Amino acid sequence: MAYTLLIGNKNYSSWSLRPWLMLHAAGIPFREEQHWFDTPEFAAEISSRKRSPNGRVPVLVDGDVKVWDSLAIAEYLAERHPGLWPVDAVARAHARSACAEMHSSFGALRNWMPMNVRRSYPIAAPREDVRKDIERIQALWTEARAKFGASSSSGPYLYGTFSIADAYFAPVVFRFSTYGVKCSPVVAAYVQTMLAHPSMQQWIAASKAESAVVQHEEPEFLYENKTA
Ligand SMILES: N[C@@H](CCC(=O)N[C@@H](CS)C(=O)NCC(=O)O)C(=O)O
Repeated sequence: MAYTLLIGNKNYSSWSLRPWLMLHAAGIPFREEQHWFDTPEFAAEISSRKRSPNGRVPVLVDGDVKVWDSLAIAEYLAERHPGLWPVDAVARAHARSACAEMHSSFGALRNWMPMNVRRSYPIAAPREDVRKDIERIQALWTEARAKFGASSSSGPYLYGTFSIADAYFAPVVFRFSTYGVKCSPVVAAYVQTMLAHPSMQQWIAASKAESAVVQHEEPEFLYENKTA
């Protein structure tokens, strides 16, 4: 039986993008069920916990099994579909650490540069805390490429071939692109590689086709109304 993935608006939902990309890039069949943020339907189906144990998206439904939270979904899929994590144990430990760090950190980047796929909103001088998050992520990607990606002949992604780690950082790739973040040559090349991925292209096209606008997620609202 194919999986069902419950997701939010493609333009805004960074956590939805991650498992969607894991499934889509690997060619694993799944049905996508979209729930629109800030609607009575989302409140009734998702926030109420009727369809989602934690009242959020993404949720992976596999028959009677519900897996919530993107990291748990990644591990559930990896157990069933070999090759989603890097094959080499050392590379895999690094990739898992990177994903766990992404999952638990970078609050400033998430807060001040929310994913908004269809927008272009260059920020010339990011706040200090955002700059630190950006620096850390660039260092992490550079290390992954140098140690595990570039040294193998397997491909242009963080650990060579496309893995869960690339899906996990895909929302940051969009942020670096849409907010015009200054990148080192290695990071810029990785961003271009990711943006050209057919699954990323499909997500971009779908985001642009969405008409729903969530005002409080838009950069103008954020930068004109939010205080530190
Ligand atoms: N830690 C969770 C985060 C899930 C999350 O925050 N999802 C957001 C959308 S990107 C959501 O459902 N927001 C709606 C709400 O909180 O009401 C994961 O990794 O899946």
